[in-house]
Amino acid sequence: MIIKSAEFVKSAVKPDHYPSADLPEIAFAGRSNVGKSSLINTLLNRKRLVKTSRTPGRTQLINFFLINKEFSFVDLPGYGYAKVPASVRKSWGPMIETYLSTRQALKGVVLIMDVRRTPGMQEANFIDWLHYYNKPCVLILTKADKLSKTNRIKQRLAHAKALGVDVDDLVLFSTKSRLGKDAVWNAVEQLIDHAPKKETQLFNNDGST
Ligand SMILES: Nc1nc2c(ncn2[C@@H]2O[C@H](COP(=O)(O)OP(=O)(O)OP(=O)(O)O)[C@@H](O)[C@H]2O)c(=O)[nH]1
Ligand SMILES: [Mg+2]
Repeated sequence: MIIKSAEFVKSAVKPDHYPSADLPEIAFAGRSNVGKSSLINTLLNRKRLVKTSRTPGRTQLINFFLINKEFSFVDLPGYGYAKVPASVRKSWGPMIETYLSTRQALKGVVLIMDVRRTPGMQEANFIDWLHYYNKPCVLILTKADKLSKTNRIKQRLAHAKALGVDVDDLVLFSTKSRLGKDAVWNAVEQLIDHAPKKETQLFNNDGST
């Protein structure tokens, strides 16, 4: 994917505040601090378009970005982080669920997980929930740079087992080494159904860049 433009559009809490929905949209979801915002920056070749932080809970609103004036990326707040005040945490669930279940433009969800942390019921439930709403899902294991190659393979298998999915459905990713960047784009383009065929063929889907 050649990025000609990438711009922040707006932040929203509820449907009234969402931007117009005439372009296809891809949302990025996952636990707090897992690396959602960083992954978006890496995909877009930007360092700071999307705000990232070492402190979990950085992204607190639904943030819309317009890419190439052709489709949108949506950075969601993370779920499941205890240090965020209970009142805030309580409002996030409905905020994210409302977005995911009602947004017509939403073509698919990129679910980002930390490769080191074997997923539990929360992730499995989230995937089931997306199926229920007919939203296709791409599964990413990020922070792959934090593990040796052997442990990465082990953890990928553990994730596949825990989630009941095929190992090939899990894309290893790292913002540090850019491992998996092309594979994520390939999957995202398929969701958007936007890629001219010629460009798709240029990708090698083995995690290399
Ligand atoms: N080593 C390594 N660090 C990463 C990677 N991706 C993200 N990080 C770091 O993880 C921390 C959290 O990254 P964010 O992108 O802000 O995470 P987030 O999921 O958007 O977090 P919230 O908005 O709080 O939910 C930052 O310190 C990033 O630099 C990665 O692939 N490798
Ligand atoms: Mg974030």
